[in-house]
Amino acid sequence: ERPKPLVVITRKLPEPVEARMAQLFDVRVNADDRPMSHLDLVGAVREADVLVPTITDRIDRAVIEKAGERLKLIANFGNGVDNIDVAAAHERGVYVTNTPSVLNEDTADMTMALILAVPRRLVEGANLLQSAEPWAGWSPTWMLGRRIWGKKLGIVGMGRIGTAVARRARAFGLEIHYHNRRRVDPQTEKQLGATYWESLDQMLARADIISVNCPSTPATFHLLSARRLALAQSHAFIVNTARGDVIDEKAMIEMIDEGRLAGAGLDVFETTPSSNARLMKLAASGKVVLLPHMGSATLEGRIDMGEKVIINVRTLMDGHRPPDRILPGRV
Ligand code: 8YV
Repeated sequence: ERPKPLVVITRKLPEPVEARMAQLFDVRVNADDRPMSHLDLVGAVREADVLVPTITDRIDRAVIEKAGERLKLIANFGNGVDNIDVAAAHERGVYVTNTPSVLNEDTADMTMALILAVPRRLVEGANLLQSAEPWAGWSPTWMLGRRIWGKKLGIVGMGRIGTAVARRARAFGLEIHYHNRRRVDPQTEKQLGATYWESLDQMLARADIISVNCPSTPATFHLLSARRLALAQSHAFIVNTARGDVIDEKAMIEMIDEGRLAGAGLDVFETTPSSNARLMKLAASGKVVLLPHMGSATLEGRIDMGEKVIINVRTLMDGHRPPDRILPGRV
């Protein structure tokens, strides 16, 4: 029998995922359930055949350059690979894979939840009932939000997640608009009733709701810059379940504060929300809804992600190219 590969997992994973991996591989898990230090990551890549990192691990060039002879694969437990220097891995002959597709629907559900929660004041209402102030009773002017249906949704990034958001939003009666590097195929466009905008600027100027669904890459860093955010209508609000650095967060907060944007629903951040007093203040006022990166956080989703990792490791062990390989510059 072939020796099992040594698979180092940087964070505690849900029990069924760890159990399944332990059946198949020689698994070492960071029992701490805290992000590994740079030093520990270096130790891991020195020994492992496969490293399974998560978003909280920065697998940069300095770590990858310390990789031992055995390291063949960095199998990210996650879709976005912005935590990994893919070019550095490639130069060293180490594969990088991700866990695509299995978290599209869960992330789109959470995106839709935020699209509903912000204008319909869901969190504000729920908090109000639990606050010290007793509820005086219903009135026709009570907790008026803004209507969703009939509004224009501008999706930034019409990949697999963006498309899943569009399908949901259409069912809620929203008009679908999108900007993407490439136009999607005509049949999908027709099914979604989606309007393509080659110019992001023009789409932003028309949207009532803006949803960010693109990856974080050097090309998308602050794609929603201060200049672009200023193009949006003052009643528009932004939902981000992708990556914080796609938006100039400081500019966005300032604009919401000044009433030049209506609000935001954020699952991802550039800075830690709890240490950002302005953001916390906006959350307390109900203008923004903040979530702690829960977009793909379902048990089923995590199990599916584990299966993706397993398929990539096993395929490589069988001497083939792992199916979810990421090439440098091809995200
Ligand atoms: C994951 C995510 O939970 O997959 C992604 O890109 O952002 C998250 O949903 C995270 O990446 C786990 O590593």
